[in-house]
Amino acid sequence: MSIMDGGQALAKSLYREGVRVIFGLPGAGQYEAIDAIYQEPGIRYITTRHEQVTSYMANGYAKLGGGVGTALVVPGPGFYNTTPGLATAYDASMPVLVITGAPHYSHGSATSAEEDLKLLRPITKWAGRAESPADIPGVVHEAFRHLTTGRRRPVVVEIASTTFAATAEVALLESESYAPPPGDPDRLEHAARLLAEAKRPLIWVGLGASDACAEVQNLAEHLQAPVVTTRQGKGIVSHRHPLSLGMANPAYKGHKTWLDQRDVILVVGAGAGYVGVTDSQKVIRIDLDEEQIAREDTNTYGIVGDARQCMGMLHRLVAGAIPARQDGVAEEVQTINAHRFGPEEQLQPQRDFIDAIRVALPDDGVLVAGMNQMGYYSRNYFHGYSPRTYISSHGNLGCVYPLALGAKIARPDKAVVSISGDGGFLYNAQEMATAVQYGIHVVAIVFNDHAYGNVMRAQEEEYDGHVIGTRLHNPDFVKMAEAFGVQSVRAESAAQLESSLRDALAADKPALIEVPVGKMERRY
Ligand SMILES: Cc1ncc(C[n+]2csc(CCOP(=O)(O)OP(=O)(O)O)c2C)c(N)n1
Ligand SMILES: [Mg+2]
Repeated sequence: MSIMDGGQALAKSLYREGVRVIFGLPGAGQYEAIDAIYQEPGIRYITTRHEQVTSYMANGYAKLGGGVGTALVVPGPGFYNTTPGLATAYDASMPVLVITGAPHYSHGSATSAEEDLKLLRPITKWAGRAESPADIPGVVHEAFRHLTTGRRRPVVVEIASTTFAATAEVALLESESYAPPPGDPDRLEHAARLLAEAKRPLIWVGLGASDACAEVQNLAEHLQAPVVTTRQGKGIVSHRHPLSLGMANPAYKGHKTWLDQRDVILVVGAGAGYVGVTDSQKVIRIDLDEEQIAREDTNTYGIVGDARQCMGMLHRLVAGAIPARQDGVAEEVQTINAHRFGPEEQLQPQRDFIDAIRVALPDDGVLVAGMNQMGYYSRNYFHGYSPRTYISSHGNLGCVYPLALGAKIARPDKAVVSISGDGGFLYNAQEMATAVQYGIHVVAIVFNDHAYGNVMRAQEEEYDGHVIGTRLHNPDFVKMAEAFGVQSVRAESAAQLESSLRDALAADKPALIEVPVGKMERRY
């Protein structure tokens, strides 16, 4: 026990739980916390130019294996500004902790933690409030239990300004690690039998299988089971592997027909990314999220467990039951891929731009792709070669550049590139200042068509050319970037994009490449 204020109790508790970076935007009501972070040399504090960016950066940081992504913002408007990031982290199953004051929205009268929770429930896994400095270690500890077990999702902790300022005897807690469930042995045995008896097995992997790459590949090879991924699961099995079918796309006929013919589908850590194929197929689902498993229909055989342990066990059981299969499925995979990724299926100039990025980016480099025409194209056609190398928006414009900045802080050794449209980039272009201030060497590619191009295309094609609200007046992106101190060039072709991207990655500085484009078609 020692005497400290609430701010110190928070900073010391976060450090003990493993927090090494806090994304914040400081303000009244939490000066004691900010000062305690100043006095905690093990924690790096990164200030942003908008709270929205704190929660996005925390998300990108968590995605690249930085652990829990932590944000500290003032209550009210500051907290509300983090909600797009909370919603994105919720959807993307990312452990993001937002710490704010309390209450968020008292209109003259204080609200209870219960009432605050109602607002937060759709976008948080758990929310807690510390009522005194002595409560803080326990609330933070509980927050980390939620953040590091089961399905990873955001958590909010409220600490009022009076609690930060108050002084009390505080007992700090040690962090705990929680062993993930290994999977029920009987259920794994049953699943192994289903797989060993399957004639045309398929493996469908999502983000939750990111730490089980070798296990997934071993089982796939033994069974000669092709592997498809969700968007976030790209690269868990390299696209160069003969059994890789890339991202599952049932909207593409060449996939749909073939996926329909699989008799047993093993879905690993894919959450809602497994979209279902036909009712007659048997589905085995491995997931950490008990609710996900509980929601399943009778056709699905669910196992609550850690992907790595379950896949390792399944491989051992299957290998004990049947010899490695030797059928010709890899040739089928090759035929499907050759057609899907061949010139007939492709749109230009999108294909050439995506190829240019892919060849300039190292295999373990990270692409962060948003809600823009090139981002949509990349979902199907950007090949993943290693796990956690493709981060995509979950629907909202503006998240891409901050996600990339957070990712780069977690893994400064990796090349990190974002692709935005002109519309989306200007949501958070001010964060170029943060990139320069903290030396965050992300390369932002901005495809500029002077339009909310997706929306304009819909107006032209589906609403008799009634173009309204989608033409954009833009700044000169190159000059704007330079004004922030960001290196910038304009690339007029795919070849120029490739060489500019290589140069920017080699220079290892914050950079922006503007690519002027015209109207683009869309298929998926
Ligand atoms: C927060 C948010 N607001 C609005 C939208 C709707 N929306 C989706 S794509 C788009 C246009 C994006 O324009 P730009 O970033 O320039 O990309 P482009 O479509 O031109 O390639 C809009 C407005 C959204 N997805 N998210
Ligand atoms: Mg645009």
